[in-house]
Amino acid sequence: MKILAATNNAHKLEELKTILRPHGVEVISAKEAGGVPEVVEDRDTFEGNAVKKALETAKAKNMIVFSDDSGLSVDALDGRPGVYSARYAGENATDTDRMNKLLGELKGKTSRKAKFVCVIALASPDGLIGTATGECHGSIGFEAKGNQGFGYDPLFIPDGYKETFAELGEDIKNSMSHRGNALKKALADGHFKF
Ligand code: ITT
Repeated sequence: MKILAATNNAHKLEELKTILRPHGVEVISAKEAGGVPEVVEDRDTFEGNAVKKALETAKAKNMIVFSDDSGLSVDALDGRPGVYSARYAGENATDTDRMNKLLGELKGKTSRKAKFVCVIALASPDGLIGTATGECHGSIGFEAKGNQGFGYDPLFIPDGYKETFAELGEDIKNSMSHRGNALKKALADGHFKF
């Protein structure tokens, strides 16, 4: 079965492909599908953005589409950057800019607890098939460590470990990550059977 992933994030795409391949789901990239229209992520929830992206792309491409909206929610920052994780340090910022901003905002705070959240949505040109949410709890380190993964991974230490996701590598990350957990739920709920 082939589905189109409505994401411009190459790292996310690789994780999605790796997790779904053993379940017989082949993920097609936006590039392989000849590009996808830009969808404005203007909703104030992960679910709102994921559903909007999946529905609009499925209609435009006439395919089954899968989207992922995710981010980091930090306790000491009242849940920020949350749904604004991608734009946390401005429109053209890099992963390093975002991590530096986060380290700056956490200076002097006692709690470094945080969670990653991921909402995936699946849609056909006829409408929404389903959604699933996954979380991964952990804490924010004091400096960026490791060179695997992407985004905030060099700062995120999942509960039960001393290393960051960027140090632990893809197998461990995928087995417990927000994205891995959301996909497990979606598979269990039969969203990938159509
Ligand atoms: P698409 O919207 O095109 O899918 P994006 O990178 O803009 O790609 P999001 O809107 O979901 O993705 O942005 C989420 C932000 O959180 C962004 O800065 C990511 O780097 C970061 N993020 C999401 N998942 C992550 C993960 O598994 N590890 C580290 N950072 C992650």
